[in-house]
Amino acid sequence: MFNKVLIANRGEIALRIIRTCHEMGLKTVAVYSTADADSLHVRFADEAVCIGPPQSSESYLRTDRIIAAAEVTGADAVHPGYGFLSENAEFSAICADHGIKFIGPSPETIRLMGDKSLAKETMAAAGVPTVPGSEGVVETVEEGIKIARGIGYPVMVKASAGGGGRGMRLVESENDFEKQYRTASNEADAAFGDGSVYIEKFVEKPRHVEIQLLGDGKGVVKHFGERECSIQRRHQKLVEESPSPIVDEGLRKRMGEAAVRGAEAVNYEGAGTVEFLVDAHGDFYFMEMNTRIQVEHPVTEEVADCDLVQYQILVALGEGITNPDPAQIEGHAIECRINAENPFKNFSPSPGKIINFHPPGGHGVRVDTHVYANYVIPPYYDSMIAKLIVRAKNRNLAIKKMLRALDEFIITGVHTTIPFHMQLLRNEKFIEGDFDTTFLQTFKLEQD
Ligand code: MV4
Repeated sequence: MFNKVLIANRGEIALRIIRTCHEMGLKTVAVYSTADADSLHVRFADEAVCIGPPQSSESYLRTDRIIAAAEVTGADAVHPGYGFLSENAEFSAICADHGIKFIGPSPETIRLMGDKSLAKETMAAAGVPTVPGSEGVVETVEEGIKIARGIGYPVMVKASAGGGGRGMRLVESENDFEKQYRTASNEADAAFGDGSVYIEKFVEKPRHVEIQLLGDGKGVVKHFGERECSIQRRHQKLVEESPSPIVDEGLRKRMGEAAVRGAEAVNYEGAGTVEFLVDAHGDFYFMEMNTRIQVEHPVTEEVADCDLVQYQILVALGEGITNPDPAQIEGHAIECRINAENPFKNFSPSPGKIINFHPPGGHGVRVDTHVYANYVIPPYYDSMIAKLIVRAKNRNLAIKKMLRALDEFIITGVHTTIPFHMQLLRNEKFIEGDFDTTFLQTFKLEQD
């Protein structure tokens, strides 16, 4: 059905996808901006096409140039990776129009899940627990106030077109409602060209736990357990792990089955993630569904012993899922995102030339990266330069292995988040698994 895959992305994920394609005997085409001419994804792909200047808006986001690159190289499939065009329904549709298989869900599913209010309604209808709130979009302040009174303060006003923390406002009391409602709606209108908002009860100090799914588009959906993603700042995850220290067999089964029900209801095709908020009582609520492969997919791969990109490609090729049971999960995996940022200066970006680069190794250690000694990190893209993933028999051993691997990791020339990770992994609360999404707000980094 396809033989040559164009990877519409850059950095570690482009390389990650190329590796699996080559193992499967598929040819690969890289696309790159002029800032990425020396990147490993360009070297490791069978062919590479320059698609424009450094700014993403003129390169990695240019559907016309990416389609042209596929046409001139004869690529008959596109893998979008994460970020960029990965959740762009238009792009998925344009690929289909050009006879190019988009490795991911249909444009309709991407559009549905991109509309956070509609996605929530769809999930609720499928029997997935959702946070109490408005039924769909709230059109007026008056209507909003009525709903907020019914559910009780504090409430959240969320942009339908938002997601990942964008276009969200907390409302503490009725006095603030009108102001926050209008701010959320105006911001959403400015950012997304769509001011619609919906309302839900504010869940205090939630954990972020997500279920990895794979659907074959023929009605079969399989889950791969959960990832704990509460260690984040400003909606950027820094550490992810699987399994979650707060999820037991019972909760895993209930969350997994709920996520599968939701995905089955939309006949889901491809890899996807259902994000849940988990409150202090262990009750869980649907938050969003991501219709792409995620940055943190390797922790699932390590505990489920599988290649999720290979599964994405297999379902895109029309192979059904023959074994829809939940995957067997064994051991514990942790991922630390190594960003070119200075954690002692409020995580300010630190692009530039890497001088020394020595990645850690040994049993149970995986490094997904596109960088090397003398590589110059361009300032135009996100600051993640490597993912360090470890796997061990249990969480305590995984933490110890991660500390050992972080200690071995040598990167000079730029600041990195390695010192932050070392301190986090020695923190008593983190070691106990006693944290939520607010943890980093009060985490004190010591100058080293
Ligand atoms: C919430 C919430 C509390 N209550 N919704 C942030 C990202 C977006 N996907 C939804 N988010 C939240 N929604 C209700 N009803 C708290 C957050 C939230 C959050 C969620 C997951 C991970 C980190 C977070 C950080 C701040 C707020």
